[in-house]
Amino acid sequence: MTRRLTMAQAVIEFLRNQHTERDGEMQPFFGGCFGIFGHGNVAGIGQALHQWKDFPYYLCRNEQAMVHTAAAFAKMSNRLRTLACTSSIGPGATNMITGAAAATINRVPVLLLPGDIFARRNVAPVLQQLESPARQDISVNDCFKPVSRYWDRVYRPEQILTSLPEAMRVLTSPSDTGAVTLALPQDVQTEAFEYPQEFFEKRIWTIPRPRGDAEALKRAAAIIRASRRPLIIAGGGVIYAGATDALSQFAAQTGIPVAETQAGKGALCWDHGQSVGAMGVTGTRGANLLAREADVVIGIGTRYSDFTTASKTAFQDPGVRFVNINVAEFDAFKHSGLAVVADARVAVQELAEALDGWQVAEDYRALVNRHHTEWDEEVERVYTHRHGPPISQGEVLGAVNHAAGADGVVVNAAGSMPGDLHKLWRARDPKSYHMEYGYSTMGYEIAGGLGIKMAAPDREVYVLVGDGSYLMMAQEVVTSVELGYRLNIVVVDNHGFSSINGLSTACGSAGYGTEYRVEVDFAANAESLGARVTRARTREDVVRALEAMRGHDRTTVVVVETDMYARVPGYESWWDVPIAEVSEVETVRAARAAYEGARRKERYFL
Ligand SMILES: Cc1ncc(C[n+]2csc(CCOP(=O)(O)OP(=O)(O)O)c2C)c(N)n1
Ligand SMILES: [Mg+2]
Repeated sequence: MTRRLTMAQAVIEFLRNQHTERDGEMQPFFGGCFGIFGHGNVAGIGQALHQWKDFPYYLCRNEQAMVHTAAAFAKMSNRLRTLACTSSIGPGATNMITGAAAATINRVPVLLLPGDIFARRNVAPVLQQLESPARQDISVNDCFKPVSRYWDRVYRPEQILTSLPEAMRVLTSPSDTGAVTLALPQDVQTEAFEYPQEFFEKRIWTIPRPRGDAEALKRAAAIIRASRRPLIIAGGGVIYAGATDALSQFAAQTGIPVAETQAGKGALCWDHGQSVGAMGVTGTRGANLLAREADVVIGIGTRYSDFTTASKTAFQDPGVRFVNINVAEFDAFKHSGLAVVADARVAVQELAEALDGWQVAEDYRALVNRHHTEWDEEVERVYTHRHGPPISQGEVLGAVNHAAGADGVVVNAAGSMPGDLHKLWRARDPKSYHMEYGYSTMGYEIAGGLGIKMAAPDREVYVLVGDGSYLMMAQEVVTSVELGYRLNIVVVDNHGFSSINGLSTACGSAGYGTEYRVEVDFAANAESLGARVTRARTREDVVRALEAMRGHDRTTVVVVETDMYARVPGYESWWDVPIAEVSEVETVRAARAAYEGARRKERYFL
């Protein structure tokens, strides 16, 4: 039995039939396809989507944004679902590269289907074709190779019979997932082939929970039993694996404190007794002080970015050892750790059994408790601090945290807010905090908010976006209005790049080139894109606007002016940003001297 379909029709028909299943729950893997049509896809994938209207097609306004939307949808779905993205050839395709890099770095699945130049070549060079005098099998889509976990170009319609199953294997792999790019030449998309009917049958990709090596687990338990100052670092893998309850029990049982990375924030509810909050450069005082002295660091589902390790200065115990539970072998072996290559949930459960009856010493438990309490007080201080107007960013975050209540989700990606949110946001459940901080892409916020809302329509989504990020990519407000996915957007207008201003000042360069000199009417801008808008100046204005948002029937934007210089401080941490070794400028020389001192704390873990 065969079906005669075009390659593009066969692609869509295949995607419609893919499902994932974990712990006995099944769902369609693709929630539909985002896209912008051009000559590179309109008659191929565009025609197929038109024909299969039950596979939803969503029109976005910028191809980069749609990849962020797909990635946010996937992240919110714990990687059990995603969206496909179709683009034309040329600039439509290359617009997706930033999104692809962000997805791959954050380890979330997105399927990208850029159109490509003609396979048959006779009409070359076609519009938007990158010509090479040295070879003919090259196009701008080759730029996706380093940012894709799987990349293929489909020169013949039958090649998808082997390409698509490989794409699905990578997309659904907990350890290998990321952006998958299938470059689809514009002519081949329209070519027909007799596809075997079996290719289109319902397929279920079971997401495994691989168990760790028994010997490795035994050794991990022995190392933890012998430790005096253990610290858990919970990364995104804890949340993706649905291991948050297991971790919560494990921490309570053993008394081991838990610090969270950006992707891992929310692994524990903020008021859990063993929670010491954020880890690293943007971490809490308690987490960073505990890390400094820790003799055993248990990394669970973390890739140990420089923000987590404070550029390898966070762990100063000379004999510190790492036990790494990770589904990806690559991450499990970092810092010469004892690698437990396993699903986070089963590994934590098995470790809990192996450590039955053991817990940290009473004085360590008391120290953790003190850090926990002191941090709550510090958050309260920043939330309720009265400044201005213009008010401080910390107050805005406090108001949004309060407004978000039990079901709200906050999304952010770049600027000064990721650090402040990491420190201050009180996460009430594992999906209430959504930070894209692997790539920290300005412009992710609104596009990502849309993906979150599509994945969890019943939850209120609060998009926190800086004025810089807003100006970079606000156009998906239109898409949210058009699709009826209502977002609560808070534009934090501090007239420039507060984050980079502070960094530049710390590097001795006085904030050069980081302040905007023109007033922008963000409210008028957002209104023109179809949103309801409010302007807020005082804290009371913000609170009122946030309250009103919930009742609105469409995307609402509140613009609040904040003081760029009323910053949340850092707590016992450091980040390696190299400073000029020679300079005419005195402040740079001073910054360099301090830098050289701080850098001496960087370590190798061998
Ligand atoms: C696409 C992109 N370009 C540049 C940067 C570098 N960068 C990080 S934060 C930032 C400024 C962000 O400004 P804004 O959104 O206003 O946030 P604020 O720093 O004021 O909180 C820049 C330029 C980035 N992260 N992403
Ligand atoms: Mg700003």
